[in-house]
Amino acid sequence: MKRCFASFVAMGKRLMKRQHTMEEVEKSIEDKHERSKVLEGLLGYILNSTQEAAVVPPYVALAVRPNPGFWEFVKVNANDLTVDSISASEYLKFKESIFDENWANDENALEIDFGALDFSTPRMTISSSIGNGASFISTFMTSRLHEKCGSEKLLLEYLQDLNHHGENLIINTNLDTVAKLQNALVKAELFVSAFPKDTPYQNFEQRFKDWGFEKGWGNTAERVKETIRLLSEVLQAPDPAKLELLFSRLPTIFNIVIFSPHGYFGQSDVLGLPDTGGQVVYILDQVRSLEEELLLRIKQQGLVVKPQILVVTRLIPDARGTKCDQELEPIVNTKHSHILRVPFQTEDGVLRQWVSRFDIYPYLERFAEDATARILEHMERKPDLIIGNYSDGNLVASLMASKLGITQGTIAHALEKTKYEDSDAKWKELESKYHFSCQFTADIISMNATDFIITSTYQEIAGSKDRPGQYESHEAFSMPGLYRVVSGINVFDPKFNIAAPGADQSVYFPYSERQSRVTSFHPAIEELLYSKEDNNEHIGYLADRKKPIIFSMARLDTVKNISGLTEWYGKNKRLRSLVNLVIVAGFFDPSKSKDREEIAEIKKMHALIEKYQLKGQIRWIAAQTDRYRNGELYRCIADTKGAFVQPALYEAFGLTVIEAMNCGLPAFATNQGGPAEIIIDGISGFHIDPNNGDESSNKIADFFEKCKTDAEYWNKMSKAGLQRIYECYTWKIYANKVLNMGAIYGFWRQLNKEQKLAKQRYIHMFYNLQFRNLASNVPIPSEVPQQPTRAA
Ligand code: UDP
Ligand code: LCN
Repeated sequence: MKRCFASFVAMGKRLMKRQHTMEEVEKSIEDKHERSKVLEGLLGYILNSTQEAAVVPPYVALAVRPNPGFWEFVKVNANDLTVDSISASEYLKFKESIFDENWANDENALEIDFGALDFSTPRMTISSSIGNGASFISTFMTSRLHEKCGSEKLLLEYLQDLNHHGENLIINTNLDTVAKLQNALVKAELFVSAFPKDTPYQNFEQRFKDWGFEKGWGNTAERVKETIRLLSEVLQAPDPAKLELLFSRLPTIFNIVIFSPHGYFGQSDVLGLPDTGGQVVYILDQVRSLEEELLLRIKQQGLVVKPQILVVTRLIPDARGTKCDQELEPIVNTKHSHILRVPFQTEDGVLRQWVSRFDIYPYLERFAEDATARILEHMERKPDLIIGNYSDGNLVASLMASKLGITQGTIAHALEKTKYEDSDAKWKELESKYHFSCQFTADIISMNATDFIITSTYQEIAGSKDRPGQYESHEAFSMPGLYRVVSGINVFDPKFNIAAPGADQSVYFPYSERQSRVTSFHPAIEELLYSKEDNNEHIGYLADRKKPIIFSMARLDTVKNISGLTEWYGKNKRLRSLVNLVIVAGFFDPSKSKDREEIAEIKKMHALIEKYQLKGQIRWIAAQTDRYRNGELYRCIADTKGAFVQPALYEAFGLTVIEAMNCGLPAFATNQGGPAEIIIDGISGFHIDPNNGDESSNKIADFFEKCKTDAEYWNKMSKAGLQRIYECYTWKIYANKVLNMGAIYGFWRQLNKEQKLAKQRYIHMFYNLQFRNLASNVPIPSEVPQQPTRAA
């Protein structure tokens, strides 16, 4: 162990990652047997769980993560191997001193500590509970209602406040004590029990009114009775499951605002444009599912009310052929939902052009003000719930929610911090290109301001055994010269909830549903896949069309690793003999792209096709924007008994994986990120390791070989994929969960008012003293030429 630590410190100050420390250990103790013996000791245990080491000779400070969400910091003296426990702040100082000695030694360097304000927030304690916040909060609220004298009064007040456009719902102010309410509930339950189950509420509405009840209990006598019973039981002896059920029934949410300012946000011809990918697909599907669920709930509540959902984005006058210059656009396949576009204002007037999500920060405060005014005008009242998306949308949502006192939810889709190595410690060198100072400040503000956080997977919050989660990486970090976060967000905070998205099942349905297949697309798809000539839409051809197809579709970013898949295929003769490869991604002509990363990928693809002589076995199709046709394309690939492959180096969630599975196409997807959770390896699909191409391509080849000998194997995997989707990844499940969160956290806000207020004051100061200055340093496009990026 002394040899290991001597080698750590031999090169002077440096930051080492987990992989480096383990490599050094291997080099220092070559003998396997000896190494495993050394690693059995305490220091070995620590090293095995170490994520990062800050080497400042003679010390090596270690950030140790024995389990998801659990961190310990120690400092080891390399000379005598003494080990001391240190605080997060001390660890960060070690780390900072590698990058900026003066800052690390500054006793008055700014430390951000949100943990110090969480004096009364309950915390979960076990890793496996992370992401089940709503259930935990229901349990906690239940015990609060039980123990704390006067808490039922808060529930009463909450019920009294329920209204739609000023019209009381559930109860009115005549029921002004808990005892009166309980009495009235007993009378009402008895009364309503005498009616046939399906008697409409109107038949006994007047009698209910006389007792102090208003509409919203249910549409039929049976439903009304159930809701009354639930409330009676909760008041008598609270139980978390009943409390959750009660909140799912109460008429609490009718109007929702969803912010997604950046990118081109539209319904057609926008996918593939800079910053416009899965986030847009997700939000449009989310709106449809939320509206459907709201309409169902409103009907069951016995109300005649029109719900409204507004997606608020920026209006881009230079819309490049999209509808992003239209102020109001109804959302297709909804009854009452719209996209509302509000322009970015600068001192010189409206900003005409698109700006990258990295440069968006100077416009957000004004956008929040203008958008709030337009939303209130359009809705004619305050919304009941505000949901933000991505760093910019979450900040705007936080500003509006805190101004109007509304329940807020946030969605990150992908947090940028973990995507770029050491983006916090090296923020200064990356600042001019990415403005991470603004982004991470905005993220920390909205994570703390929001009432609840919606994530797609567990790993997004707390990662896996070996890899910290995206949110987890915001727990303690430092941007030397700016501030040190000693407690940013705690992944055990019950605000975290997992609600995975689905795929639109009217578009992505199984290949086997023959009667619903969109055969009108077949001639075009036949041309797209099999015609022999290259054109603007495709290059390469498939000489043997009897072979199954392995298919992938993604933006042509480095991280999506489409070129990686092409190389795996090129190298693996066995795989090439079994299947053809079809890729949908980007363009073929590098001069058409302005994005450096994409240009490099295009060139790499051409080089690989040449190097491995892939013509005749590969079809490379340009980015596709028609999702209906894409749905049929997945199914046509399934007709060939093929598979979908998602080879990304890292994928936050991965909508294409669930689209493919919805179409009955067996999926092979990266084990780095969301897909590792979507698929159970070997059961509902397969995991592949993007960092081990040979192993991955052989795994795919094995599957197709097995399919040759076992005719049922492909069907079995196809069905198992579908079953996984129906159990866990549908928009119906999602919408239910999110509306329940809106209701539960709405009440929790009230129970937790003082705590919330204290935190809001701290956030307000942080916003004013930090964020505003940082945002004002980001140049506006008229001053600096734009560098478009492609990502979402
Ligand atoms: N997509 C598309 N055409 C393309 C590439 C992708 O329509 O050429 C769609 C794809 O069907 C999916 C979304 O864009 O709905 C991509 O979402 P995903 O979560 O896979 O990745 P993201 O682009 O958000 O990183
Ligand atoms: C952003 C990503 O990078 C994808 O992994 C997600 O599927 C998409 O957003 C939708 O949440």
